Amino acid sequence: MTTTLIAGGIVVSATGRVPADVLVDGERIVAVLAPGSVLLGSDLAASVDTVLDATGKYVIPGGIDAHTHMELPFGGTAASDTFETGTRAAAWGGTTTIIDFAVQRTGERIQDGLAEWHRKAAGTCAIDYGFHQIIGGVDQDALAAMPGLIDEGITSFKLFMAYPGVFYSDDAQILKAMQVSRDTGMLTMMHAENGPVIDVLAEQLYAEGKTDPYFHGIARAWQMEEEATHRAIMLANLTGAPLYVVHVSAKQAVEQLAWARDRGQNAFGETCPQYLYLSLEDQLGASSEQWGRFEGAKWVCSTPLRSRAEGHQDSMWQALRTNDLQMVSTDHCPFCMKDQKELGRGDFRKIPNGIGSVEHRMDLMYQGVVTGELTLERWVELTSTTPARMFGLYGQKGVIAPGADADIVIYDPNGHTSIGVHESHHMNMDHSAWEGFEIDGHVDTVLSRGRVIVDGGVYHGSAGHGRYVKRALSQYLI
Ligand code: DUC
Ligand code: ZN
Ligand code: ZN
Ligand code: ZN
Repeated sequence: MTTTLIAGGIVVSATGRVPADVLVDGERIVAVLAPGSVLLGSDLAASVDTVLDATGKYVIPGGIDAHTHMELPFGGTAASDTFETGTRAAAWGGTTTIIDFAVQRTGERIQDGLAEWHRKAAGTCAIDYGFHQIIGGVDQDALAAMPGLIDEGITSFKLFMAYPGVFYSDDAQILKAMQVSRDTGMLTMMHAENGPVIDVLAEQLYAEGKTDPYFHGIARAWQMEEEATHRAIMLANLTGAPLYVVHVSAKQAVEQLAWARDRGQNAFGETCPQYLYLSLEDQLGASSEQWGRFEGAKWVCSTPLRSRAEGHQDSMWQALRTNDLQMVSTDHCPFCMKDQKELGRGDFRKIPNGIGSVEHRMDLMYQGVVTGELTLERWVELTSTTPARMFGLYGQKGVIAPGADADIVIYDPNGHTSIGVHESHHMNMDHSAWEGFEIDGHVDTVLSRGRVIVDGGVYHGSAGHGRYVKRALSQYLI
């Protein structure tokens, strides 16, 4: 087994920063030591195979992206990153674990949907991965099968209040699934948008000739995110289910979560980099030589980008500081413009929904530290520590401590990253949603279970190194 010493860096955790050396033996962290102590102690020093110099750099637990959709079937196509390409891109960006969503389609057995996701991921991932379960058809069979997922290491499931006819659950179905959540401790994850109303609005806009990508965001009005978030909160309150609302983008939805939490309810929420940095106005102004106004399709995702004039982005940053939102995930769901987003040219309703960001989350959130939106510690908490605790990985992941997996990132605050150039990213996409973004920091070295998989701009990872991780119940259950 290889022994690696990460020497001279500042170890940053959710609770503080301290100069320390980190000793890794095989796949695990074995010690966090006073700077220089290993090199002075001769026995230990003799056993170290590799020293990684982290002088002037941050040493942080590897990123955990708890919301990705590799190969998700959507709108007659499928997300363009496979588990192989998507996890490699994640590794480049300092993310060492993803939690992807296995899909049960309506009419399909949960076990069959899950088995398909295991087949897609097995032997192809560069980093460790876990699954949540999308329940696309809440019926008696599904309700009976859900508790069995816990033994499979799947302790959270996602329901959709949006997308009637595809993943959608009505209130009666949500109620029954939440009763399972209450009884088992599984976390209910909710896509909180009122899909039936949104679909009518979208149809009316289309009928009026409003077909550009921008109208996707008009149809998906914030009122229908606020309403669905409130409904989810009340159903969770009624049943006693723990609730986690995914991809929150409307400031009014955050207010609902804050209100529920102030009343003592176990309700949580995540936002995504796109809701912090991008806006509906950006989408309205988007245009290119190749695509004209259809350029805005690159930012079609759900929930949609929100108006900057209405203050949603500022509200998301604020909520991350005040803990009204607890985490940042990507909702990584990439589609190429050519042959994929293009399916919705002339009809925004047919644009596959999703943005690719799995490679950029750690950098984009670090930029929030640079601009004074977040502390260094909060950056680590939002991107690694809380995801680990929320989704039952903490101890093994999300922390630099003896016994934890050696998933470690050496981050250079004096480095620089130009993330916008799509030729230089590693996601399987023909464009970037982040064209032109510049980051005042850089992912230098990435270790996954003790193995250096990225170092100084060179990739040393391999497909199949990443293992399936079984998750325990959320540590946020009261
Ligand atoms: N939102 C997206 O943007 N893509 C996939 C599914 C979703 O809910
Ligand atoms: Zn969703
Ligand atoms: Zn999603
Ligand atoms: Zn560097």
